Amino acid sequence: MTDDLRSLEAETAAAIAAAPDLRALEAVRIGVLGRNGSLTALLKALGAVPAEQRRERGAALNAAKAAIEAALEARRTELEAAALEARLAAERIDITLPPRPAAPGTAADGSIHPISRTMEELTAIFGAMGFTVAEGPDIESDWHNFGALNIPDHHPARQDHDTFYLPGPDGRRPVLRTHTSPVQIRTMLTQPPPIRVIVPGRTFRADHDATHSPMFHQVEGLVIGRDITLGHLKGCLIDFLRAFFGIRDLPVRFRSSYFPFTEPSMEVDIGWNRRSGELGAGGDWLEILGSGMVHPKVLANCGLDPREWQGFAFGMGIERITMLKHGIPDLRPFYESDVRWLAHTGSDPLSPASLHGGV
Ligand code: 2U9
Repeated sequence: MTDDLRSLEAETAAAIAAAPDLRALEAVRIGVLGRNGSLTALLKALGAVPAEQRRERGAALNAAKAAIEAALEARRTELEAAALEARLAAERIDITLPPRPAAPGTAADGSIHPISRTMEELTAIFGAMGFTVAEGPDIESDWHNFGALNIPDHHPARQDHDTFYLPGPDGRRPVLRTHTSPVQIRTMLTQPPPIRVIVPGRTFRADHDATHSPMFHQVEGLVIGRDITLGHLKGCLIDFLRAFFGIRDLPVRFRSSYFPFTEPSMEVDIGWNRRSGELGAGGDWLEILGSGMVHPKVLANCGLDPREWQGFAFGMGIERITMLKHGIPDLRPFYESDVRWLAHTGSDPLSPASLHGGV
């Protein structure tokens, strides 16, 4: 190999090694192997080389070309890998970082609907007392919604409930459940006692005005054991009401009442100020929920021997307790999906209901 070729190869190798990026490398390639490149010039000049040296010179030029091409390729691979590494590092996303909350009221912001929020709070409070959440279908049989609950045909409670009946096979009339009680019936039928469940969910009654919606939400609870008493009912509901409204000494009153599915039955009132609407003090009473010891006939309807098992149940309207807790005066915006109302009334999705946070 001649000196000119040797030094060309050495210079090119150094330039390739020093190329800081792919563009610089391409410039080196063009400078050597391009149309006007230095090695191309030597190859073009091969014709002028005396015939006896041409074969050897040609072989040396081709070897140099192959070596330079290999070095270019190796460096290209190296630079591409480095470029990819740099991009990966620059575009790194920390997926463990929680999303930043958007400014309240902006389109990017989302919020938890107050009904959902109350359901989360109910789940947190009763969950801490050992309750689990049960669910069931919106469309029920007449028996699950009424019969099993000791509400016979032609019982006035059926009219009270303003039921939506649906057409069904063989004269049967499925109903849109008027309360979540059929879920407790299903729970007793499928799950051996002891039982401790709450049932939040959608309910339906043919009733529509400023304070009633044909679709609304209830939460009911059921506790069944061998020795569950009225004392457990009272302690459980007092604890619940004080936790839910966040008032440690909230006055709670139990008042005798009647429901076909409980005996004895009680309505539960909390203390408030009728004039200001403030809860917790003021000498007035506000009815907040219904409750009672599960009627022996209801236990028997679900295959439980009332001489062996007893328990308590309760029910309340979710819209109603939500309106009272947050001072929401009107029922209708709950269902209107107005994003301005939702942004204002909804709660932060990143701060779920928890007992330690004080629901
Ligand atoms: C079973 C046995 C007993 C659930 C109960 C009430 C009292 C009650 C109303 C409150 C306002 C419904 O939303 S509301 O209209 N509910 O007063 N509910 S005891 O009793 C049951 C349920 C299921 C098997």
